Amino acid sequence: MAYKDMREFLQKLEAEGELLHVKQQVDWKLEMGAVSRRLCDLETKGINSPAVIFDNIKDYPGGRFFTNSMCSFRRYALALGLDKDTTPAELVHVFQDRINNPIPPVEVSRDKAPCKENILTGDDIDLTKFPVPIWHEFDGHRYIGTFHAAIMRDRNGPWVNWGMYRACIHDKNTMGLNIPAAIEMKNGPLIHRDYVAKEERMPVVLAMGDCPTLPIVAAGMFPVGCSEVEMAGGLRQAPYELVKAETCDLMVPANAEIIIEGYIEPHEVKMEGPFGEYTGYYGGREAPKPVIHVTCVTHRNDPILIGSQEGVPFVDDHYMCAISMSALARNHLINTLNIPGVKDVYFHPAANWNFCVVSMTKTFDGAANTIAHALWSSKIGYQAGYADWIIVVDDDVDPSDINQVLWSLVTRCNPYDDIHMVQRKGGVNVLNPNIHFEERMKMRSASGICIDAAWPWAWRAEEMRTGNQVIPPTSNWEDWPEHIRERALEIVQKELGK
Ligand SMILES: Cc1cc2nc3c(=O)[nH]c(=O)nc-3n(C[C@H](O)[C@H](O)[C@H](O)COP(=O)(O)O)c2cc1C
Ligand SMILES: [Mn+2]
Repeated sequence: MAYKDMREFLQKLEAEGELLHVKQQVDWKLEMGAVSRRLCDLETKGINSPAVIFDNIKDYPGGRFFTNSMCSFRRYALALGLDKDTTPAELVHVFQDRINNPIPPVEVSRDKAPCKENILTGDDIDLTKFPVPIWHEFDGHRYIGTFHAAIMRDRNGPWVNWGMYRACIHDKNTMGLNIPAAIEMKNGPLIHRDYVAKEERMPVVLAMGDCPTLPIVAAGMFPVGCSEVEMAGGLRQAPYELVKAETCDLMVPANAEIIIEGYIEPHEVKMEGPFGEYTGYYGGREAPKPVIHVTCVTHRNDPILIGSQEGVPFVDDHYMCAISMSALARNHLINTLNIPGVKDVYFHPAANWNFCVVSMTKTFDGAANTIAHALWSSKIGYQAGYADWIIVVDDDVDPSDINQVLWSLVTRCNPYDDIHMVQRKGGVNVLNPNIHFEERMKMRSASGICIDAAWPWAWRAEEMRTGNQVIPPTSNWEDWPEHIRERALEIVQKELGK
C-alpha cells in the first residue's frame, strides 16, 4: 500500500527499526550534518544504521529535521513498499516495471490538503524559521532544498517538470536555485532558459516532505517531456494527490510537509555555492545562480523538514539514483532500442553512477561498443555525463555483484583488444573532478571507456561448431551433480546449522 505522506513512511521506518530519534540537542550548524555523515559511514562499513530525525535542534524549539531517509537499499525498498531485503537487482526490475505503468495525479481541494494547514504570505514569510542545516564546513549557505522537487512548467506547453536542484537560503524571503546554465540539457535549466529568452518571470515551487517517491522521481534522469508526478504515481502504485498553489498556477503535492512558492526574474543572479557534493568533493567555486523570490510558504502543523547529506559514497543520493539510473538505462537498451540479448544493467553506487555494468547474451560482434554508445547517447550519458565507464559482461554474471564483475574482467577481457576508449564522447559531468574545472566548463565533453569483459562473440559461434572453444566456469555450485550437492548441503547443515 502506498504511503499517504512522509509521516506514514516515518511510521513504517520506526516499525522496522530503521529510524533513530535524536533527543539530545543538536546544532543545525554542522552538527546535524556530522551525525548524518557518521550514520552513513556506519552503513558503508556494513553496520546497519538507521535514518535519523532530529527532535531537539538548537535555536528551533519544536523544529524537526529528517535525513538519511534512503541511505540504504533496505529503506529504498521500504520506500517502494517492498520487503527490506529486496536485492538491488530486483529493485531495478520493479522500478522499471512501475515507471512503464505511470499513473496520472488527482486533484484534491484545499481543505483536504494538509500542506495548507498554515499559509504564510508577505511579511510572515521567513525561511530562517525552519531548522535548515549547514551541512559541511565550507558550504556557502544553509541549504533548505536538498531532498525536494523543484516544480516548473514548460513555457511552451503543459509539461510540468519535477527536478531536484539544490536551493540555499539568501535571506528570509529569497533563495538561490542551482540550475546552472552549463548543464543546459537537464530539464530544469532547459525550461528556465525559455523564460529568460522571453524576458519573463518563471514561477517555481519547492515541495518537500511527502511520499518517499517524490525525491526518487525528482532526482531521476527522466527524459524531456516526462511527467515525474505520473512516474511517482506509477512507483507508489496510486495516484499522487495535488492541490492548486496559492500564488501561481502550478499544482503542488497536497500531502507535503512544506511548500515554497515563488518566481525567478529572467536575468537576476546572485552568488551561490560552494556545496560539498556527492562526488566526495566540493562542486566548484561559488558562481552566479538564479534567485527565487518567495511569494508564499504553506506548511503542515509542526512541519518536518527533510534533507539529504551529500558527500563521498555512500549517501542517500548514491543508493537512490543507482536504482533509478539502472532501470532507466535498462529500459532504454531493451524497450527503446530493442538491443537483442541485454539482460541486466547496474550503476554501481560507489562510483557516483559513472561505472555501469551491463550483462548480455552477445548476439553480434561489437555488441559491447553498441551498448556503450547507446548509453552515451541516452539522457544519462549526453545530458549529465554519467556512465563514462561501461563494462559489458556475459549473461552468467550479475552486474550488481562487483566481485563477479571483477572476476569476469580479469578472465574474459584481454586489455589490449577489449578496451575501447573514445575521446570527447560528449556528455560531461560538470562535477567530476577528473577533468580540470576550466576544461570541463569549456569543453562540455568527457572521454569514455568501454570494457568488453564478456567472451568474444566469435568464440561463441565457434563453440557452437566445435564445442570446445569457451572454457565453461568450473566450481560453480551448479557444476556438481544434484545428488552430490544434496549430500554436501546435509554435511554443512549438520556441522554449521546453515
Ligand atoms: C540531493 C540532490 C541534489 C541535486 N542538486 C542538483 C543541482 O543543484 N543541480 C543540478 O543540476 N542537479 C542536481 N541534482 C541532480 C538532478 O536532480 C537530476 O539530474 C535530475 O534528473 C534532474 O531532473 P530534470 O532533468 O527532470 O530536471 C541533485 C540531485 C540530488 C539527489
Ligand atoms: Mn524531468
